[in-house]
Amino acid sequence: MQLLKNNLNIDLGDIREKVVDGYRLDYEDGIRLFESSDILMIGSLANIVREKINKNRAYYIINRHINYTNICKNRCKFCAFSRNIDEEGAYQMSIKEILDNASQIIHDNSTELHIVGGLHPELGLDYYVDMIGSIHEKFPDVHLQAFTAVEIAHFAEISGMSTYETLKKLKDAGLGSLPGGGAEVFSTDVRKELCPEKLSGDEWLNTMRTAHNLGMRSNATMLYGHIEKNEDRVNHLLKLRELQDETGGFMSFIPLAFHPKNTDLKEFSSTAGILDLKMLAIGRLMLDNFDHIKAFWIMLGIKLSQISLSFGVDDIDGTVAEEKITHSAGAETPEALTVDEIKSLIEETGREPVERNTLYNQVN
Ligand code: V47
Ligand code: SF4
Repeated sequence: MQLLKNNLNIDLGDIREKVVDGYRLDYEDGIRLFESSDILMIGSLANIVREKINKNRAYYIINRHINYTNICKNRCKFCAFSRNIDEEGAYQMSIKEILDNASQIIHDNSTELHIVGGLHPELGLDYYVDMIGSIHEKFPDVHLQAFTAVEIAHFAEISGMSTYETLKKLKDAGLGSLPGGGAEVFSTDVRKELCPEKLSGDEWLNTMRTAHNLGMRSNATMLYGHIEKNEDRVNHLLKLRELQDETGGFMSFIPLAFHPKNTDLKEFSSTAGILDLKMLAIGRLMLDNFDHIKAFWIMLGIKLSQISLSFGVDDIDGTVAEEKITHSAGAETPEALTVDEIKSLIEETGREPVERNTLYNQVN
């Protein structure tokens, strides 16, 4: 009841007018939206923008995730997936194992492989170039969305090459685009506390800038529901919007709900549904230059992902087979959905399911 008394009183009338008239929201608007509990108002505003950009379409993709190693020298406090090299449960897939795993896309009709892993302290750049080159050679029609900006910066460091040269080498081998991971929250204080070894927010943005300038698109994420404050959330969104104004290279924004189980932050609770919906809807409202807002159903849960299609979201990712990062941290969602399950999940909301490829072109 406290929640209702405090926050439904925030008048969002002027923000509503800005949204309806197509004006850009500013920092103060973002803060007020996060402080408000009027989730129906926030959702309906996000829905206006969602339908203006994406009409009634709800996108999905047939894809497969490959997490090639969980060995990582960073050991972020929020990560339950990573291991030290000599720790029980540590693994690293050989190129052959990756190719065998990738071969399953033939049965699935997948159009995308989503490949991310930890920062292995001993592997050299050749392993990653070989990985991309071998998969691309065997499956030239499959889009390879691989390596977060964190991994790219690590490859540049171990090879002594610039970020540009590293990305160019991977692009020449067949890399299609970059996933949005590793952004976490750009705030220096939050990073110092949760992932001190990780590249800075500015370095993440610079890596994306370089990829976009090379003609590679990417996604953007934000990990929320831990120690970040509303100010950190809004600043994060504004930095993404600023870079998007400059390059236009981002395809979608994906808020990632923190899963605390098996992490160093076990005392935290899972995110509340209201925060999940607000992150998606406010993301839609602040990021007026992003075409797509994605609910990653693996992290969000199937039911909330379905509801999110009325709260700004136009994409619920895909079949996803074999995701490990969130499941290591206690996600209770299945590891994959069938195409029929995804389509009926969308149809039940009255939206039109559209199969897309990575670059959001319609398939079939
Ligand atoms: O960078 C790590 C996050 C990211 C946890 O681009 C956690 O389409 C929640 O980036 N709870 C990797 N999140 C995954 C990722 C991603 C996922 C889906 C789609 C796309 C895309 C990208 O996962 C990491 C980190 O931010 N993460 N641990 C955790 N316990
Ligand atoms: Fe390593 Fe990424 Fe996990 Fe951080 S989130 S420990 S960089 S795998």
